[in-house]
Amino acid sequence: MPTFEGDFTKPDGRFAIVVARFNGLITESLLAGCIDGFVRHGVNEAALDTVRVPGSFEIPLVARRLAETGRYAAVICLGAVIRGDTGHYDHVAGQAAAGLMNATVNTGVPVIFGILTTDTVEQALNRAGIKAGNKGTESALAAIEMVNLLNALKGPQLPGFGFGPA
Ligand code: INI
Repeated sequence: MPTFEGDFTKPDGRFAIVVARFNGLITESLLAGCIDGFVRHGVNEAALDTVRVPGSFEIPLVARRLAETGRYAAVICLGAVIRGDTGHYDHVAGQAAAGLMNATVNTGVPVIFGILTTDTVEQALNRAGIKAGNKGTESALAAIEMVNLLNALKGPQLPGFGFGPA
């Protein structure tokens, strides 16, 4: 049974990282983790463009604009939406997720959802490099895997190219 998957070898091309300034203590840590993830997989820092936006709500528009330029192999989106005691949470978190899904399926460019959605600041910190990994690093790896997967799916071994099973 043919199986297609992306590996973690260094992909060609440039990457855009969109970072929300809101909850900046956390999002800057996600950014550091993301850059570290790329660099440790062979992607030069010079191939990474960072774009800052006010909050997670603004990420989808900018992610889509960047994806549409055709300049990037993938767009990585980093933010932290923390429930705390604001009713804003559901709107911001839900719309950011929906907007990124929209951007990725409409452009065909991998758009990675590296936006933490947590109940507390402590949970967000834990997922930004303290106790539970770093969502920014995971996002870099997801981007690399998706770019390599999409490249693998272009290959002549796919059904319909005359080599694989019908
Ligand atoms: N933006 C975030 O990135 N995280 C949050 O937790 C958050 N909360 O809770 O309000 C938040 N709000 C700002 C929002 O993303 C927009 O920047 C703002 O509404 C202006 O459009």
